[in-house]
Amino acid sequence: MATATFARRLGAFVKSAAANKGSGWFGPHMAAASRAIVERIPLVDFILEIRDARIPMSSEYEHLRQFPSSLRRIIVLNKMDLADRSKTQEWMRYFQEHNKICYGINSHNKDNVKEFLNFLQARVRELKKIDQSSYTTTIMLVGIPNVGKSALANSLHQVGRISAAEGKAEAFNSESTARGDERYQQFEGVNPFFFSLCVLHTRSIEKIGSHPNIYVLDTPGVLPPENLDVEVGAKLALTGAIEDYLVGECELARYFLAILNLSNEYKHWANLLGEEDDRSSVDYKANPLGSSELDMRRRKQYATDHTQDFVVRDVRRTLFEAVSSFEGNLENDEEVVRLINAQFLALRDAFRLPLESGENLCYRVSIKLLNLYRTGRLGHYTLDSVPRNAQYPTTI
Ligand SMILES: Nc1nc2c(ncn2[C@@H]2O[C@H](COP(=O)(O)OP(=O)(O)O)[C@@H](O)[C@H]2O)c(=O)[nH]1
Ligand SMILES: [Mg+2]
Repeated sequence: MATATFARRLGAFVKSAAANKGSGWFGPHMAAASRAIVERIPLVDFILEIRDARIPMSSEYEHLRQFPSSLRRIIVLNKMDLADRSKTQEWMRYFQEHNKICYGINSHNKDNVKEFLNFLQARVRELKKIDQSSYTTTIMLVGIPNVGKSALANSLHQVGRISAAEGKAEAFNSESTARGDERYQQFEGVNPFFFSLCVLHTRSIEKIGSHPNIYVLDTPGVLPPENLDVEVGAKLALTGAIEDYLVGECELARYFLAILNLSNEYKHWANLLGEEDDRSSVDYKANPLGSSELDMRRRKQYATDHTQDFVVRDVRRTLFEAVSSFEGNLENDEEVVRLINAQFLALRDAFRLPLESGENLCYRVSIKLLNLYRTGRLGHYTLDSVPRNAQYPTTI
């Protein structure tokens, strides 16, 4: 299938970036953070393993495999707003059937985060019934890069702050580990040994609850480059766990278009075809200034509707038109390449880019397309499928 071919191609770029010592993504900082996190895992009360809901399996935090599964470990499927809702439900059932505690969340949604905090507090109370001695609870967020650990830690801190007075001074960021530091006094009940370890290599520790006291510790993302499967590598790159420049924006955008062309998402945009196409009345391609003039006219026309996003609408319509009128075979790699090349050219107009071709055009279209995909404006895609009738890997 064409998507797999694009995935393997992109995955090969990921592999070569991984093998590139020195300029790959796994530098000395990540190696040090990785060791520091592993040392702390046995010391905290709860581990939140943050994964990307678009790739619930591929975004696994590999280092947790060496620790036995436990009720103190929670898989958080973050960025749920970007994933296919029904697939997220399937994944949640899958993890639950395999005795994993799993929670889906959008870290940017306050209500979601509040509910999650309630859920965490309930689990902390359960823990306290068993372990009366632990007056203070520590929770560490771990995960590969870019899954939203910091976004979630900040949101939890914001919704969990108990009073303005307490809220102000809770964030504690590295520099000082001195026990005498007055800021340390606020971390009442936190094991001093754990605390001093925390501030050495990990990011920050923040209070998110009182009675009982709950502290969350954010950590840097870790993605070991060894043994990375090519298709997993491609999904990690598309969802942003690996920096774009390491693999190439054009390759990423091509992979995304291959996915979109075989999905059902673009079919939701069929209604856009019936809408008036302003481009037919004003030929802005012939006039480089025409596009901004056109935008002005459109804005006037829709002045009362602030939600109109013309570029997004044109991009959707362009993609819909290209796929739905394509007469080639979407299972055939060469024909899909032809379709994608045609889509790139058509997207140049939809993005109102100047007339140019080649590498530069590819790069500019790709940057814009990836941005729309990653902010959820081109549909909801879950790239990992739930294994059917397969044993759950015992290591996860
Ligand atoms: N749409 C969406 N974006 C998110 C969510 N959580 C985080 N992000 C975005 O994902 C990117 C990476 O988040 P960050 O917290 O820095 O990830 P970290 O590397 O795991 O700490 C940022 O652009 C966030 O705004 C979410 O739930 N939904
Ligand atoms: Mg972070």
